[in-house]
Order: sequence, then structure tokens, then C-alpha cells
Amino acid sequence: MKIEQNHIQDTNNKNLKSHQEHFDFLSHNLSNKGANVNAIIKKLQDFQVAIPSWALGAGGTRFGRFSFYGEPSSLEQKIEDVGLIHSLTQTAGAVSLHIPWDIPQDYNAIKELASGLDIKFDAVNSNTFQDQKNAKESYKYGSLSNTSEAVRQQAIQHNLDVINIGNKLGSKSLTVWLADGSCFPGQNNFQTALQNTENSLKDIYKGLPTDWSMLIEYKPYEPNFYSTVIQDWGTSFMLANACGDKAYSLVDLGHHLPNSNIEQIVSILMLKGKLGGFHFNDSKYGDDDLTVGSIKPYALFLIFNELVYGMQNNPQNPDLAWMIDASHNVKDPLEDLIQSLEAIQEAYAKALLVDQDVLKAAQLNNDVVKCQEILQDAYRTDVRPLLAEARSKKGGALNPIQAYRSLDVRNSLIKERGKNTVATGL
Ligand code: AOS
Ligand code: ZN
Ligand code: ZN
Repeated sequence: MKIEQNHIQDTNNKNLKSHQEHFDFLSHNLSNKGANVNAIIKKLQDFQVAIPSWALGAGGTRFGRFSFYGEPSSLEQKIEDVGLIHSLTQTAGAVSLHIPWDIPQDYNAIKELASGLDIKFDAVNSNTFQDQKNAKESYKYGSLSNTSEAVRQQAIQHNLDVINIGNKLGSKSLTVWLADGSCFPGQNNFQTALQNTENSLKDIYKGLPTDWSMLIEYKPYEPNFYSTVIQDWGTSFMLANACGDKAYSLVDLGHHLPNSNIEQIVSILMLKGKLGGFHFNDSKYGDDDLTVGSIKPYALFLIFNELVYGMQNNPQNPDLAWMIDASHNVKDPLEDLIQSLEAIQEAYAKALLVDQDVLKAAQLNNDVVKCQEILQDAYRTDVRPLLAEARSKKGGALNPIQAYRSLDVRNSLIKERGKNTVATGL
């Protein structure tokens, strides 16, 4: 299924008058405050977030999984689904593949399909947290950190294979997330596990093409519940430094212990030029992978405030690989992703409203109240008309969820693909 431009236009026409009123009012107010509305809209239009191939089907927990009909069952269909989201939001211009779940059969056909939908191949993800069919060695006791050299070699080779696959598609980065760790005190030697991991990552790093980067994701716990080898940003930062200039830390919003100051982590990594990628989601308890912005929208805004500051002031930090890493147990995955994209753009737009010069002056004056006023004034602004303006000017929908429903996308997918359901990896 493909959404035709004129159908999006038809749905937009119904909302056009009310949008125009809201937009005019907001842009008038913002301009009076000194904001450059056109520049903000341009930034929103340029901000593209990758959709991971595993987020397009219904997720689940170890207790069960409730399917959603019409889910994609092949890489082609996954890319088509990203195309649907992208045509409505104009924000999802990239896909992030997971190997071995998404190994292309015909590279040229896949590349053509993606470029026809204006979709790029973002970071490729390796998988050494599950045993693959016919694999010689098992990852039960770890992969890159394993005490067995044969297991480590198999995991290193897998990452090199993933780079090779990504390279054929035009990807420019490899994301490494390791489940390695231990479930009980005494099970592992912490020092050996970290040293093995560092050596293995260095071997993978040697196989990176010159224009590639390696993104090292950290996570405090799960699936291991006593220790995780790459448990926090400090460990990831240390490993990235040990590997070299093309290795960076990757922040996944769900991978912190409760109340961690994620915005400060982001800020310091950017200062050091070592923030390479970002996984968006939201959570209440752990790595819940809930819809972005559904639980802690103010925290998301504060994180974006640091990201915007860093993008403006830290030329030592590269462009970031943005990705949504969420799963959906009870929602239509495509609707959930549309909601996440909206929340990301909303937080970004609000952060762009912060006048960093005025904030800096207030900080130098130690005017604590004013500092807070500046942030909260931006946060309390309803920026949704800016988002609608940005995407509709690019051919997207003024209201993507409404358009998705009125175009009856899910039912068309069910008609096309049947009531099949596919187990996603996570
Ligand atoms: C796992 O918790 C991490 O968030 C990973 O980024 C991701 O979900 C996994 O690599 C999927 O392959
Ligand atoms: Zn992640
Ligand atoms: Zn995660």
C-alpha cells in the first residue's frame, strides 16, 4: 500500500482553516518575542528520525504477545510501512535494520524500494543476544565479553558481517548493544569481562569503513539482573575512547536507573565530542519502551534543550543518528510511532524556542528564577501548529493520526497482507 499525495491533501483541506488560524496566532506571538519562525520550521523539516525494523509489529512481554493484524512479514513490507509513516509525518526518512532479522535477498531491489519512498538506511544493529540457527557457539554466557575465544570470535565476525551488509545498503554506522553480564554475584570476573569486551570492540572497529562510526549502547540491567558489562555512559565512553575517533556512545532513554539526569549525560558527552546516537522511548519503571513523551515530557524537553545547545556549540560532536526504540503491546504500531514522532518534534521545537543567549546571561547573573522562567516559557508553548506547518509544507498531513485513520490504512494493510501476524524479535 502507498498513500497518494492527493489523499493527504484532501484530509488536510478539512483542517486547513483552523490550522491557518492557530499558526498565524502562534507565529505572530513568537516573532514578537524575537523567534525566527521560518528557521525553526526549516529545522523541524530537516530533522529525520529512523524507524527500527522491529518496531513495526506488535511487541510483547515474556507473558504473552497480542498480535496486530496486517503486520509486515518481510523486509520489503517493513520498508513500505516506514514509507507510510514518512508520507504522513515527513519525519521518518530512515530505517534502522537489525541483522539477522532483516537480511536483504536482493540488495538493489531493496535500495530502490527505499529510495523511491525517500528512506535512507540508518545505523545497522547487530545481534549477539540470541543464539542464531545453526550457530556453532552459544551466547548464553556472553558474546564479546565471553571467556571463550571461539565465542568472542563468532560475535566479532557477526558484527563484521553486519557492517558488510549495511555497507551494501549505504548505512554509515553500526550500533552495538550487548546483553553481556551476569545474573549472580561471583558468576563473572568484572575486569576480565570488560577487558574482553574492549578487545573485541577494537577488533570490530578495525573493520569499520573509513566513513563509518561505531555506536556503543549502554544499559544498566536486563536481560542480566546482577551486572551488565556496559552498564552506563561512563563505561560506554571509556570503550569508545579506547577504540578511537569513530567510536561513540549511544544514549537510549530507557537505559538509566531511576531519576538519572539524562540531560546532563547528553550535555557532557557532546562536550567531549562522543555522543553518536540516540534511541527515543519513554518509561515509568525500567526499559519499558513506551511511546516517546507519554510519561515524562518535561524531561524529554530538557534533554532536547541540551541537544540543541550541543548542536549549536559543540562542532567537535558529529551529527547524531536518531532512532525510535519503542515497542507497542496494545496499540497499532504505526499509530504509536506517529505519536512518538510527534512527541520528538514537539520537544525539539520547544527547545528551539529557548533563547540560549538570554539563558546564558541569566546564568551568569545567577538569576535562578529567570533561568527557570526561560525554560518553562518555552516548554509551556503549544508548538503543535509549527509541526503541522512544517510537515504539511513538505506534503505531509496536518494531523497524521487523523489522516491515518480516515485513510483507513490498517484495514488496507489487512486486506493486502491478511490477518497474518509476525513475531518480532523483541
Ligand atoms: C535493548 O534494550 C536495546 O534498547 C537495543 O537498542 C535494541 O532494542 C536492540 O538492539 C534491538 O535489536
Ligand atoms: Zn536501544
Ligand atoms: Zn532498550
